[in-house]
Amino acid sequence: MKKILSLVLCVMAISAVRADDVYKKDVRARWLEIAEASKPELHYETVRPAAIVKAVQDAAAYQGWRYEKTGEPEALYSANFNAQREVTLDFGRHLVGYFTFHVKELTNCQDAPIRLKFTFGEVPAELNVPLDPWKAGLNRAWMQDEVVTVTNVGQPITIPRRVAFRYLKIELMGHSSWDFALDDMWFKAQSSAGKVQTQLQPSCPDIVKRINEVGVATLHECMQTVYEDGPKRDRRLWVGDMYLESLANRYSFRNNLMTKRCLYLFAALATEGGVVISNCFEEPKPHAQDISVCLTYSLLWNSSLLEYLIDTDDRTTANDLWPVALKQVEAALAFVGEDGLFDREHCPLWLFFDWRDGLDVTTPMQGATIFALQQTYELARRLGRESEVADYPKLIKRMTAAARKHCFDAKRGVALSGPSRQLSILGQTWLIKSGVLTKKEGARALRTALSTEGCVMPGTPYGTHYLIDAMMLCDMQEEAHDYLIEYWGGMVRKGADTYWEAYDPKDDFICPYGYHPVNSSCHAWGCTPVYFIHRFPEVFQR
Ligand code: RAM
Repeated sequence: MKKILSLVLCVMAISAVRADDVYKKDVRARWLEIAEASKPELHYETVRPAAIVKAVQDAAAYQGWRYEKTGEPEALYSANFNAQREVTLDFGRHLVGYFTFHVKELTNCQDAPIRLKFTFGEVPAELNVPLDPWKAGLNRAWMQDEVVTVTNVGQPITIPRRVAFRYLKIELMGHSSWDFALDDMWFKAQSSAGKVQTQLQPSCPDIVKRINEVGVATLHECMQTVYEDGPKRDRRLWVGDMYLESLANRYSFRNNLMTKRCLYLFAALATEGGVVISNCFEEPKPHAQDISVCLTYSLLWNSSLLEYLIDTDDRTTANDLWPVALKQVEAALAFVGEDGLFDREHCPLWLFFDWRDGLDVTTPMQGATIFALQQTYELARRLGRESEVADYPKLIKRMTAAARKHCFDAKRGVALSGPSRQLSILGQTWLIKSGVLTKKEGARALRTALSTEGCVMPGTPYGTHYLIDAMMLCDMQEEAHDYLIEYWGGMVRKGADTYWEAYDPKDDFICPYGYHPVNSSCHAWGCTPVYFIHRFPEVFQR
């Protein structure tokens, strides 16, 4: 019976994704116009290299490589690159934008073109491990190496690709029959973030200041004309990343128009059934990756709208987008049975919580659905629309009871997930965030999970955000403080000037895609210490 019900629900959900357009063409067009009108201005800065460096293989360094300064960049501008053949430059910090260089003749006249290879990297290993034959699951083209043929010297040449990097390796390919130097070069760095609007207490410890600074730098780089997930990869707007970026933005750049733009883009590009698609692109024209419906992200779009309303009191936008919020909940509820359980087994949609291999998402999804109901109800309350969601409180109750019965082992005091009864951190955090567990139960569950060998840990700062969040909800201030300092401070100690997409303190080579150089090392979802540090100064700034 349960199977048949699930099948029916599944067909309903898929048809919700594929039905006739629920938002109407002109509404979508208007939403796109609003998104366009809210596009932030980019600010530009010209940056020149800070040092010539050499790569040092060092088992103690992050991913086995670090750089050492060997000279001033000016030395390069008069050196014969035909003899030198290779150089690596450190630009001193992470940058996003466009690179320009000059070549000048030293002796003889140019009698043939020259070929140069430019490899841009965010972290040292990216420039020093072999790329070919390519062995990562994602496309080789994400790696930022570009070959340029110079036919005319003396003119500035700008590499057309926008790059994200701190280090640049330049190699002469083949032999040049004439001597030349790489002349002045510069980088046009861009971001829409603007100036930081907040301050830390002067007494704030140095490590916290630094953790905050790296978070701010990460967000700065990811704030382009949308909240990008990572300016190297995937270079696009993802819902889950936007949610965390907007929280950090509240306590740093305060650019709420950016959030408005992104919310509208997602709404305008939702499926015909009204479901927000997990990610979208701006160019050549706004479009979503239509095969990528991720229900957890669709639901977080509602939370992002709620947070936006809290930040801005922009009720016009919240009311305008309210029908979209309703649709996200509807799409999730299509998988919730009479028994109050989210039927993970029959849900064909992607449920993303973290990139940790083998994570069972049954229990996290039960919690995430309840949380979405609560958040959407809160949105309705703020808009005076409770009557439209009058059934939510009952649903929340039913799902909570079901979660306590099926996802919580009262004896051990922990949440377990799926047929294998998996113990994971994210199983605990989502039952805490949704209020299924009381503060006391949540604290016990987290402490037990954290001290149990084999408990599945998050593999990214994204999952770890929800752990700190859950600790704060359970009054575990001390532990939240220490964990944040240990985890994000760990990246800082390993040399991060922007936070990484994947980070496991025990495994520097963790990569969701099979080969670490393709990781994004300036990844927006790492920026949330900015949120925690400012939101709870008494905990994190002391
Ligand atoms: C990756 C992206 C992004 C994330 C998704 C789920 O491909 O880097 O940050 O939101 O996965």
